[in-house]
Amino acid sequence: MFDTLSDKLDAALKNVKGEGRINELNIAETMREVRRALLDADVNYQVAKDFTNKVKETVTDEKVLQAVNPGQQFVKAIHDELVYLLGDVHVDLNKAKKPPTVILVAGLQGAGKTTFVGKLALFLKAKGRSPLVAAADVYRPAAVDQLETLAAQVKVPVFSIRDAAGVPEKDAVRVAREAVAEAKRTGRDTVLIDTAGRLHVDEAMMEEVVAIKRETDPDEILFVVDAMTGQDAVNTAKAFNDQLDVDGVVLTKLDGDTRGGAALSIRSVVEKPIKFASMGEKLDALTEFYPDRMAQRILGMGDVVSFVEKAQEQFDEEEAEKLQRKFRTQDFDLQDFYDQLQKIKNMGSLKDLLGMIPGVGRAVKELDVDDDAFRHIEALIQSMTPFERANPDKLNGSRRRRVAQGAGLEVQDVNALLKQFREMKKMMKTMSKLQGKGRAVDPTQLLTGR
Ligand SMILES: Nc1nc2c(ncn2[C@@H]2O[C@H](COP(=O)(O)OP(=O)(O)O)[C@@H](O)[C@H]2O)c(=O)[nH]1
Ligand SMILES: [Mg+2]
Repeated sequence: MFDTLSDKLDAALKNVKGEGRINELNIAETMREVRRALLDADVNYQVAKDFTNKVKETVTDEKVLQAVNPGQQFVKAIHDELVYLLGDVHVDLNKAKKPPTVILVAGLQGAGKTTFVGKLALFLKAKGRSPLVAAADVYRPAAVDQLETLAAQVKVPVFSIRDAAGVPEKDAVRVAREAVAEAKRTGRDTVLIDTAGRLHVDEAMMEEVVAIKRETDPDEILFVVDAMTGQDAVNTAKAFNDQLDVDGVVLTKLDGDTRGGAALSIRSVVEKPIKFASMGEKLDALTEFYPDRMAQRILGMGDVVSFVEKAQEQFDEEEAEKLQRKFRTQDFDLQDFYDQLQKIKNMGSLKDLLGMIPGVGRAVKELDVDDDAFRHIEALIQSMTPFERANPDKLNGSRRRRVAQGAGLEVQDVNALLKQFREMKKMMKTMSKLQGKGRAVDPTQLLTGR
C-alpha cells in the first residue's frame, strides 16, 4: 500500500538530503516533486496544493533555514503535515451509554461492508464485547448467506429473517429494528447492521439507509469505501455523509496496489475521521486507523507501534514470566525455541513484519523475503524426539545424522542450529540478568531490541 507514493516522496527528498542547507531553490524544487508525488497518488488537487504550501511555510521558517540537516527537516515537516491530513489523532468508535451500541455500516456495493462487519465482529469480540450482526442487505439471498458464513467463522450470532422457504424478509428496516430488539433480549452489547449497497449512489439506496438510521438511532454510522477507487471514493464519501452525517470512515482494500489518494483526501474533504483500515480478505486483516502510524508508513519510517502490538497479541504476560524464569535458570530448550518461532510466524508474514521496522520498510520491498526462512529450523526440531528437544547437548554424532536425514538436510545444518541455539541461550542469560529479579521480561523487547 502507498508504495508508489512512498517511493516518489523518497525520491523527492533524496536530493535535498544531500544538500548542505535548505535554500529557496531546493525548497521550490522539492515541493514541486512532492506535489507531483501526491497528484500521482490520486490525491485531490486542492488537498495536494494546500499540503505543499504548508510544508513550504514550515521549512521556510528562518530557524529551519539555518538547520544543519535539511533532509530531516523536510521529512519532519512532511510527516507532520501527513499526520494532520490523515486526521491528526485516532478516534475510537462511539459507545452507547446504555447497551446495545448500534453500529450502522453503509457504502456502495462491493466496497467491503459485509466483510468488514465480520472483521469488526471479530475485533470487538477480542476486546471482550458481545456483538450481534444483522443481515439488513435483503435483496439477494446470497448476501444473507455471506454474512451468515462470516458470522459462523468468527463465532458471532447473526440476526436475519427468512420465510419458510428460506427467502429473506424484504423489509430491511424491519430486520434492523428487530435485530436491535433481539440484542436487548439476548444481552448482546453491540449490534452491527450490514446494509445493501448499489453500484452507484442512488436515491432508493440512500432512502433505505436513512430509514434504518431513523428507526434504529445508531451510535455509530460507518461509511465503508474501497480505497482503490481513488477520487471516486472521496465523492461517494461526500454523498453518503451529506445524507447520513456519518461518524467515521472505513478504508478497505488498502492491501491492493492502491495509490493512496483516497486515504489522503477523504479526511480533509469530508471532515470525518478514518477509524479503520482493512487490508485483506482474511478476517483478521483489520487495523484501527492511527494517522501518525500511517504517515510513518508512507514515509518508510516503519511502524514500530503496530509491530509491538502484534507481538503483544502473541505473547501474554503470564507466559512471558514463565519464559523469563526459563531464561534465568537456563531451562530454555529447543521445544521452547520452536514454540516461540511459531508465535513469531503467527504475527504475519516475515516481510510484513520486517517492513514495520523503521528504516527497513523500503529496503525489504525489493528483497524476496522467504516466508519460510524458519523452515529449516522447524524441520530439524520436528525430527527430534522430545528427549532431544529438551536436551540438545545429548545430540551426539549418530543422533545428529538421524535428525538431519529426517529433515532432509545435512549434519552441518544441525550443527549450525545447535550453535545458534547455544549463542541465543547465552544472550538470554545476560539479558535476564540485566532485567533483574522478579520483573517479567517484555518479549517485545527481545524482538525489537528496545
Ligand atoms: N483485497 C481485499 N479484498 C477485500 C477487502 N475487503 C473486502 N474484500 C473483498 O471485496 C469483495 C466485496 O466485499 P463485500 O464485503 O462482499 O462487499 P459489500 O458488497 O460492500 O458487502 C469480496 O470479494 C471481499 O472478499 C480488503 O480489505 N482487501
Ligand atoms: Mg454485502
